Amino acid sequence: IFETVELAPRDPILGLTEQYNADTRTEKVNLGVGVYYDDQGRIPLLKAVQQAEAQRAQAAAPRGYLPIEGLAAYNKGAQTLLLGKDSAIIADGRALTVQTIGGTGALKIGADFLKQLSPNAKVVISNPSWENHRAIFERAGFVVENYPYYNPETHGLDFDGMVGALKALPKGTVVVLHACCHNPTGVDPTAAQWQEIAATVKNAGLVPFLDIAYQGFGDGLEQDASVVRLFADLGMTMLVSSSFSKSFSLYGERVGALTLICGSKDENARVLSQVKRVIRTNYSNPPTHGGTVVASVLNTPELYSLWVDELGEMRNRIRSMREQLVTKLKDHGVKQNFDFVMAQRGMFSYSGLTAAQVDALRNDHGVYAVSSGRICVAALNSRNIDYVVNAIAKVIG
Ligand code: PLP
Ligand code: TYF
Repeated sequence: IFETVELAPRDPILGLTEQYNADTRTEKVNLGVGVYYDDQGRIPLLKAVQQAEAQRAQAAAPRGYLPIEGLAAYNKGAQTLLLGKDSAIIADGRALTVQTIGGTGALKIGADFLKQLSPNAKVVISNPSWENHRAIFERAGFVVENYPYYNPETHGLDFDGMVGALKALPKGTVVVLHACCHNPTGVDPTAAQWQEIAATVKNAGLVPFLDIAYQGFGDGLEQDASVVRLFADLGMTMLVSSSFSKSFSLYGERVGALTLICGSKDENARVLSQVKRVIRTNYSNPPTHGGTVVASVLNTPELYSLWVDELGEMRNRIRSMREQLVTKLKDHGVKQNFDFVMAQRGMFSYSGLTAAQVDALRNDHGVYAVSSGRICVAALNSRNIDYVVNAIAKVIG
């Protein structure tokens, strides 16, 4: 049965980490994968998480199956983070949230459910987008196309191109949007541009699927949710995938959520029954540990405020690294203007480095970036930044 199986290509980003790990040079820096590292270059274990884990260990509770839709306290917490504690949509019973295996799991469950509802719809994603967006929706059976997003000339948004393309899409097309901190470019629309994008999506009768994997890394938890609330408040029915991998620094615990905003309470109950069926036929029910930990942080006021502070520290450290990168490149005499890096949001920067420069960074200096020029600013720190700046200056020439 396996004789004719062909070798699949590696995931371009996770493959880069494999290469990095195999690199024997002592001075090497991985700016490839989207992971937040602290100033010591380590993946932090947040204090809020440690305390919640200590409480869990102390309780020594049994580990039975969770419900298909996951922990109620987790789902409530995730939903409140998205829509706000005074949300009329929550009060009206129009929102439903299920715990998923990371943000990826939320996208997959959402994609499978949409395929069941709308087998002939097309899915559009930004050009460029997170690699896995295309892969997940294609695997679910959809044809996936791009809408214009990034303008390499301005290092900014191709707003007219984007809105023009959305207007021309057939009714019912699923449009995947990054609610904040766009991966891979770091370029987000302004608040005014989002108003117009949301109105366009609504008027064209498109189905919004908002992906929010970096809530709290842009301007703050509330600010970063504003796009989700804007769409929801326009009365659109939609899907939202959340990931807590970065915001709780719990990557391997696979903490995510899928939220669906329905037209009514009655619709909500029917939709939930079908989403549960999709989950059951994928993995039956989600794992307990990460969900329990996140639920107790979200629902315990002291842990919540500790987490908000720790998230703020991560956000500020990334911003400081952006500033230092720009300043140090200037101080180093690099003529090319990198000021746009300061306007970008989240963990990533489309640096404008060419594929050849990225190759030279890796081959000559052990500095790993994605061939698109994407760098993870959250992997820079006070110890490696001078080395990276020097390497970039050398490859730019
Ligand atoms: N969506 C985007 C845009 C991402 O960058 C990521 C990153 O990992 C995900 C979804 C998936 O998140 P998770 O790692 O929780 O599956
Ligand atoms: O874009 C990134 O680097 C993160 C991590 O298949 C990631 O989102 C990358 C690729 C992948 C899963 C996660």
